[in-house]
Amino acid sequence: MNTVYLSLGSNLGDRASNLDRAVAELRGAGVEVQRVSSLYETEPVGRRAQPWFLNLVAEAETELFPVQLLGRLQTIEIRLGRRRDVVQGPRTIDIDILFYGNFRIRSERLVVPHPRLEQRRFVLEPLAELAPELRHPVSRLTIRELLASTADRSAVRRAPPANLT
Ligand code: PH2
Ligand code: MG
Ligand code: MG
Repeated sequence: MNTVYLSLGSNLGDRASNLDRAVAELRGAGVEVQRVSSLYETEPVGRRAQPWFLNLVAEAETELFPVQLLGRLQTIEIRLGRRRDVVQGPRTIDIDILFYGNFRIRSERLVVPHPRLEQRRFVLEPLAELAPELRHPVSRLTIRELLASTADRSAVRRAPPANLT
């Protein structure tokens, strides 16, 4: 089994229910979700002119190989109505692989650890809630340290509980 960390985000439609459905679908797709962070209400990073996101991070166990896992995540995104039109634009659901064990993967389709996670408070805050002492396999810094040193100043607020199971 490999421990993986996934970042989930939604800023279209019923955001909390999109995240809830995505977590449920992961569980039916060979991704055994162990823990889910709180929900975070987050300011859009990158393309600013779009609705705020709800983000969370999930810790899971899986036997799937990285590219298989990526395929399952993309299938779930499509099932939940994701349309790939605007790059970094609004989406019903986005599921990104942050870490796959301590592996480093750099293929055309997939780069792990996620190359922008250090620059994203909307990833680091929920990840620090679950695994503050987890070490980035390349920089060897902990998530707590990455959060303390990130240059990202975008707003990230813990949202009220939403019955995520
Ligand atoms: N995802 C992006 C770009 N910007 N901003 C926030 N707050 N949350 C996201 O999930 C997000 C984003 C590209 O995937
Ligand atoms: Mg993304
Ligand atoms: Mg993505």
